[in-house]
Amino acid sequence: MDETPVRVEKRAGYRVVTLNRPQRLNAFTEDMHRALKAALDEAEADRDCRTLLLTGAGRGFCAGQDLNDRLVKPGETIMLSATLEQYYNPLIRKLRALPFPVVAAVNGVAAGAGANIALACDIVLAAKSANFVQAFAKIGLVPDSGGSWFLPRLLGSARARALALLAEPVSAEKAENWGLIWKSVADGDLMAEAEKLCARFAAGPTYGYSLIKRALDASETNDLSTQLDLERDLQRDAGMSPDYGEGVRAFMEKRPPRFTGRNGG
Ligand code: LHQ
Repeated sequence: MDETPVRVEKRAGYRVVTLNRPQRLNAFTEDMHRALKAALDEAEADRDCRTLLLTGAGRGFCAGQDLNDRLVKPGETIMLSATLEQYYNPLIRKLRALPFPVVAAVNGVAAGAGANIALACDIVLAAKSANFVQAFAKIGLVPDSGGSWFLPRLLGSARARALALLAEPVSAEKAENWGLIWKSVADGDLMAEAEKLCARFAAGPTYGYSLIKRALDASETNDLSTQLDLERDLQRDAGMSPDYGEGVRAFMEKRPPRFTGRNGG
């Protein structure tokens, strides 16, 4: 049996990272956190890796924290903040900060932190049979791994509050209609669609993509005037990249661009 908690497959220009504890719907243990961190660090350090595809093995995407690892006996207390501080918060920050697009292919249920790890990715595709559950309230917890930040921004307050308080599943199709995710696709097409997207990103202006991620993240807290200044600075950097020159030449010459993904430095 394949026991590694995270599988990494290298493709031309990108990596497929698969959460691999299918018997527990890919719920997170500390081992799995360490393996995922190593996979993300290695992808970031590899100049040929220009996008990342995150998915789950078996019938689930990820059921959040493995609750067997965090059992509390009556009368005991447990310091969950330490788990967030050590594992989940750095993971969410890392996914947002990776200097290339991250695509989630949500193949089945995404619950608790598993749902919010998907929402932290840049583009979320989900199989029609998948669903998203903010399961936290069912066990007396608060949405974490960015859930309390992503939900109101993606859905507005009414839907965010209902999902967080009721902990009811949202189907992939409803998630698409509500704007929680990019797209729901037929189960059998999920991986092919996700890999097609990754191949497209892997041939794209990677440095420009990294600046787009920075601009959109910063816009969550900036006022318009501050954001205009940031756009000026990021456009200066983008304009100095070889991909800008190539993009404009290709447009003029009516041919597809050959982007390298590099910055101007
Ligand atoms: C599981 C789990 C699981 C262990 C399914 N753990 N075994 C951060 C900081 C620190 C601590 C606390 O948490 C956090 C963040 C969080 O993520 S809190 C939220 C944790 N997750 C949940 O509460 C979700 C729990 N799971 C479920 O509600 C259901 O399993 C869902 C809705 C995900 C799927 O339901 P079904 O499709 O009916 O599958 P199932 O319940 O039969 O699960 C299949 C197996 O996976 C089963 O094991 P078994 O031995 O009976 O076949 C489950 O016990 C196991 N499993 N999630 N989180």
